[in-house]
Amino acid sequence: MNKVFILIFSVLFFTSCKQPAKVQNKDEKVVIVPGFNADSAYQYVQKQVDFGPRVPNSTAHKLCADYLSASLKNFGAKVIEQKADLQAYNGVVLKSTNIIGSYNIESKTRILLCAHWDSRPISDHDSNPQNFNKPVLGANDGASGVGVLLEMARVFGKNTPNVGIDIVLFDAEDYGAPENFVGNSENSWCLGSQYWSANPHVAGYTAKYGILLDMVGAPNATFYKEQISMSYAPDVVNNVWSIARNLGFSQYFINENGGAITDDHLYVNKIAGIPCIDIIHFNPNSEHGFGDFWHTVNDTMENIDKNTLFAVGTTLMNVVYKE
Ligand code: AHN
Ligand code: ZN
Repeated sequence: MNKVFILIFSVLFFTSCKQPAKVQNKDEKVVIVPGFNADSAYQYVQKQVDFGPRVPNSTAHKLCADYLSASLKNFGAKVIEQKADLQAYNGVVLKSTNIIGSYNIESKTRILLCAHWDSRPISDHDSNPQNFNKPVLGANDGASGVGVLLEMARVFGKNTPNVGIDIVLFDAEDYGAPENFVGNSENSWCLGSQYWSANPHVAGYTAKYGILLDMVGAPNATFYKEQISMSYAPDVVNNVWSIARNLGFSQYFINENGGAITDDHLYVNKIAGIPCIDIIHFNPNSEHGFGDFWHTVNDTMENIDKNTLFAVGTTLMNVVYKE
């Protein structure tokens, strides 16, 4: 091999290997942003779905909790399982576990990254009424956000960011009252995050800001600037959307306002007082505002796309490592 060939070969080799990007952080220091592996994230989504619907009080739910805890430990996080008995709108007591994985526990500057890991007991938005009482598999609604965070955790374990990180996997988000419920259904969603926000895993816990992921795996998903996020944490929204745009992900991160969505971040903002945004698939043209398979029996792996996981994961890696 002559020298020119070796030079060309090595240039091609290293550019095709997705070398970690070098960028400037907020102090204008050059930092390296490690790559986000979407194949790996996809496997973590698959793994959760393989347990079956992770409906609170089910065996699949228990086994999945063990898997999530073990994975975070394996990725070098300090893990806390926060257990609580939470009463659902219909009186059922949900044996719930919020799972927290922390990095750089001594660091004062902390970033909160969260998603819900439970799945919904009923498919009340399915077009076939016979499916209403079947559970949602939750490939997108639940597992996708957790899959992205597990892949980030894997990378944090190898290459710890400058700031403290708390990955909080909320339970009992998706046990909210169906629209036809007669009775008090106020605050029936997001029971795990309501509990954590009032009883954080560390007394007096706070973070610089939080980012919630919800339904981040559908093909061609669209993330609009959600209204609760915009009222509590507009700077965080604008920073995330601008980083996504600079990375070429504007077709996912739409530079327009979306609806106001009751989700875990509402309680993190209201009760815990941590400015927290929601990256959530929003479709302004659909009846309910969400993606096509929302709360149906079709929320399955066929409707998970690695490209979407990649766009969200890569954006978040840049957000975190630029701190
Ligand atoms: C409501 O339907 C009120 N909020 C949606 C929160 C949610 C459910 N995210 C996923 N599943
Ligand atoms: Zn849901």
